[in-house]
Amino acid sequence: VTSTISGYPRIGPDRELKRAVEDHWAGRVDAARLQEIAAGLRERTWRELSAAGLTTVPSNTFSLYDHVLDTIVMVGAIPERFAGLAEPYFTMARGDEGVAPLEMTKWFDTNYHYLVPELPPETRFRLDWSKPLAEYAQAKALGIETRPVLLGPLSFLLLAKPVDLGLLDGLVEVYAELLERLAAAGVAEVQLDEPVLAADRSERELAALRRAYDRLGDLPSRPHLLVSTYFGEIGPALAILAGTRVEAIGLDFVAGPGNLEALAAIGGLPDKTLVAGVVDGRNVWRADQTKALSLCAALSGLADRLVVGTSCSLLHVPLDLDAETGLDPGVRARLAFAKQKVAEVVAIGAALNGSPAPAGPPPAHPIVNARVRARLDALRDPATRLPHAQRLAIQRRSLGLPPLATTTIGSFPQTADVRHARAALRAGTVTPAEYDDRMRAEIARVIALQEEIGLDVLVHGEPERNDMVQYFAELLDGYAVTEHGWVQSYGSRCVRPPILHGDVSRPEPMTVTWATYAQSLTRKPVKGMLTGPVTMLAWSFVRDDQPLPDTARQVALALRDEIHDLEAAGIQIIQVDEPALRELLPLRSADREPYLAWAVAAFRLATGGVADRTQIHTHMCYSEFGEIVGAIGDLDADVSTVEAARSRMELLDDLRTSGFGRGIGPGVWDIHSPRVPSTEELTTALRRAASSVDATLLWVNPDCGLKTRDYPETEASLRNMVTAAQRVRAEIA
Ligand code: THG
Ligand code: ZN
Repeated sequence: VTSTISGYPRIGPDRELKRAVEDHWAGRVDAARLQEIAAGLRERTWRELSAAGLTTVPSNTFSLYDHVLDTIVMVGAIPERFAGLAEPYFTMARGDEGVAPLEMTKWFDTNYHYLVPELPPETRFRLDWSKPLAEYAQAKALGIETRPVLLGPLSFLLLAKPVDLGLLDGLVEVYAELLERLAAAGVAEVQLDEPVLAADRSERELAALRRAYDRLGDLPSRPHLLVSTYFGEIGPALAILAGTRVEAIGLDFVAGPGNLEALAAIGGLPDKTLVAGVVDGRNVWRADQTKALSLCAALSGLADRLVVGTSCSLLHVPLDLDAETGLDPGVRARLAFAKQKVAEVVAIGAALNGSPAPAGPPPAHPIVNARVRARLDALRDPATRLPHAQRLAIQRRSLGLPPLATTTIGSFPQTADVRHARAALRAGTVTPAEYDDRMRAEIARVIALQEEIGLDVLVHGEPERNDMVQYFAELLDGYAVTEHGWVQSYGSRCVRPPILHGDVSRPEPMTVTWATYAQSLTRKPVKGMLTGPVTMLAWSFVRDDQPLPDTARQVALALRDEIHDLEAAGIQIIQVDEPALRELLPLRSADREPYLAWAVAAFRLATGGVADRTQIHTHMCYSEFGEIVGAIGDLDADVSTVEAARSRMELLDDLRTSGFGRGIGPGVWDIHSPRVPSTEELTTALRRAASSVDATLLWVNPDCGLKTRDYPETEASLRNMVTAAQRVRAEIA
């Protein structure tokens, strides 16, 4: 029995890659120096993995930005508009004056984002082997034999837009040529990742899978092939791969426990190697090595040879637990980050080979909060409000808002001053009282600005929050936050997901003083701003010792208490954001309905206890609205603001056909760009929206929060937005 992993974090222990890439964009680091830093990070990783005792170490898992983007380059699918540019690679990722970047979207149900290949029907692929070969050669020169990892041809095609299976044969020929080149360079084994097999696949797609791997398997001179799947159960693709000549198949036994049965059902892989993903690559909990060992023992009877591995690439977890010195020791003892997970894989492999017994199960002492559990058990009917049409009439009277009411999504630009104040508080160079004063001054400024611009519903601007999930996690019991636990989200951008390790409860109000202070400064309604239960889970590492819906209910109960306190303090509108609602949607359609049921129930548990005159808003971004419009209605929020500036027509069609009937704020300008939309352009957008949606239901707002923008463009855009709303209001009246 041997051991391996399917991928490793790229960013470096201190986010060296982020700094190098961003310095390169700013012109402070030239291309050669950037390559040097990248090579240093790769060397460090290979040495570490090889010293840890893995039998085989992967290569080509590093990327300067994204591995799908690397694959676009590798197969020669760089769209026309980037040809001839000085740096097509980063321009595809980020765009440039007059050159739109590639679309970016979520990598399956993770928090990683990839760039979407653009494959028009006339695409002709052409191999550029430089990256996988150079990385293999770099490791080899260090004396480390590696297994190059590639995104497989079927996944590459199915992640592209548009999806065109007619391009498969041409693409497979490029892979064939690459495999021959790698073999000639001395590569013994290549890993081809096919994560798309964890989602539902049509007969045509499965036929394409068979064709691709029959062709690659039959190549006369090639390395051994490992086809690796992850993020769930492989389903009917298993029998197909088993029938090809590929030497090894990788299966995820963490997200796809049913893979064990599926393997038994086809009589195992008597002539193949099984790479068994038994150590969770997606979450931060220590493995129960005894359990993993017995699973491996069962699996070893189902394949010719067994390799112990991780369930997926370790890209999705932080690098090294040793860097965390501030964690509660009880929590820490239950954790493993990427480096520790490698040691677990090695230990399980060694135990299977008869050497020392594996470590026992991790300690199981999650914080139990009996009061929270009893309250949840006793809650029978969490949603007690009138039907939404009746509520709307009540709210219209009590809030007295005009049709096409204007508002923002919540955050205002985070000035350097605000960020310095937060850093100073952490460093202890300002007192909490001084920090409070600075935040109040900022809130007063933002309220005055909104009054002056003429917005109808104001926000306090969230100067006190860094990342919203991190902010609430710091204030809730049952959550821990890390100091260095960075995980790549997209390109150079990283997040530090908090760790939800025990029963969640709210020791004291979290947002009430900020919201009431803001409300005390204006007669216009100020929205209270919270993050919903699903997003609090989606953007955290969540305990795996109880079902996700149970954990969601605990978070929802804490939010319900916060909402109650905001309402009691006189806040009339409360927004509960669920940007990640779409994100956790299961890959297999059969699992979607139960997911949406618990996700919606958690939101309603959080929000369903308020009076009918209190208006509940929600906000969603990164979503294909049409896919979940039914669920958005089921949330029973009074108003939903959604990202729409880039696909307005689709959204309005979805609204019309679904008979949505609730307040809706389709974002009228894309805040991801510093461009100021003109009054004319905004007026046109609003006229169009007003022709599809009843004016009393229509809200006017930007696409998303303004945290990442600067003040000049924010002010100008908001002024234009208010003017446009006034115009369209007058036209309607
Ligand atoms: N918060 C969390 N997860 C998220 C998002 C979020 N996942 C999805 C989406 N939003 C990802 N988007 C971003 C956007 C910006 C950044 C990261 C993810 C970002 N990060 C800073 C950086 O890398 O420089 C660091 C932020 C920090 O200091 O905390 O800009 O909004 N949880
Ligand atoms: Zn948003």
